[in-house]
Amino acid sequence: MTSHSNSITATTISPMRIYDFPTGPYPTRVRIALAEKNLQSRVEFVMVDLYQGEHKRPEFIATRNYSGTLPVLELGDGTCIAECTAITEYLDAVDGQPTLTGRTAREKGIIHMMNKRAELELLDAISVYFHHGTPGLGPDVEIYQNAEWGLRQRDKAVRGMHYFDSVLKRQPYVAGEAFSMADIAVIGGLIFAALVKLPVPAECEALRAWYARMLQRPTVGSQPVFSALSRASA
Ligand code: GTS
Repeated sequence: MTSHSNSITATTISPMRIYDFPTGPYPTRVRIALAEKNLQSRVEFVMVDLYQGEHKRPEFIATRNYSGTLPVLELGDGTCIAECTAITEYLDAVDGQPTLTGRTAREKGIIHMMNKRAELELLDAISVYFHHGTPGLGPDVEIYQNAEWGLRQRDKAVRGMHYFDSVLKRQPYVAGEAFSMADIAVIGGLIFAALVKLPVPAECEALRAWYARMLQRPTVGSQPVFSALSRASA
C-alpha cells in the first residue's frame, strides 16, 4: 500500500514569499535550492535593501526575523522561517525532488555537519570579515565594527578554503557523492569571497575545480549575483 500522508505534491505547496537581496550570498543559497527544485515561479521575491538597513528596522525584526538577516521565507499563513538551512529543510520536506538535505539518516547527518562546517569555517567567517574588516554595509548600518576580529575571521576563512580543498580532493561533492545543501553553503562562501575580493589560494586546486564545475550547473550559474560580479570585474 502506498501512503500519501508524507508526499505533499508541488500543487499543495503553500504560497511562499521570500524576503530577499538578490545578489547576497545567503539569499543566493535559497535561490539555488529553489532552482534545484524548480520552484522559483511559485515564490514571490520581496527585495529588502540591506544597504538602507531595511532588515534592521523594528517592524522587520518584530514580524519577519528577530535576527535581522535575509533571507526569510514567509508562508501563506504568515509563518516566517529564517536561516538558509531551515528554509532548505522546509523546501525539502514539501518537495523532496531532488533532495538537498539527505535521504537516509547517514546522509542527513553528514550533510548537516558539512553544511554547518561550511558556515562556521567559511561563509560566516567571510561575513564577519565583511561587516568588521571592511566598510561593510556602510556607517549607517554598521553601528559596531571590530577590525581585528574581522581580520581574524578572514584568516579563518582562508584556512576553511584549505579544509574544503582537502575534502574535495577525495570526493566529488562537499558531503560525499551527491550535490547537497552543503555544496550550496560552500558556493555561498565562495560568492562572498569574490564579493570581498578574497581569492581562493592557487594551491586549492580541488576547490577551484569543484567551484568551476558548480558554476556550470544552470541552477547556480544563472543566479543574479554572478552577472553582478562579472559587471564589477569588467
Ligand atoms: N545564519 C543566517 C542564514 O543562514 O540565513 C545568516 C544570514 C545573513 O547573514 N544574511 C545576510 C544579511 O542579512 C544577507 S547577505 O549578506 O548574504 O546579502 N546580512 C545583513 C547583516 O546586517 O548581517
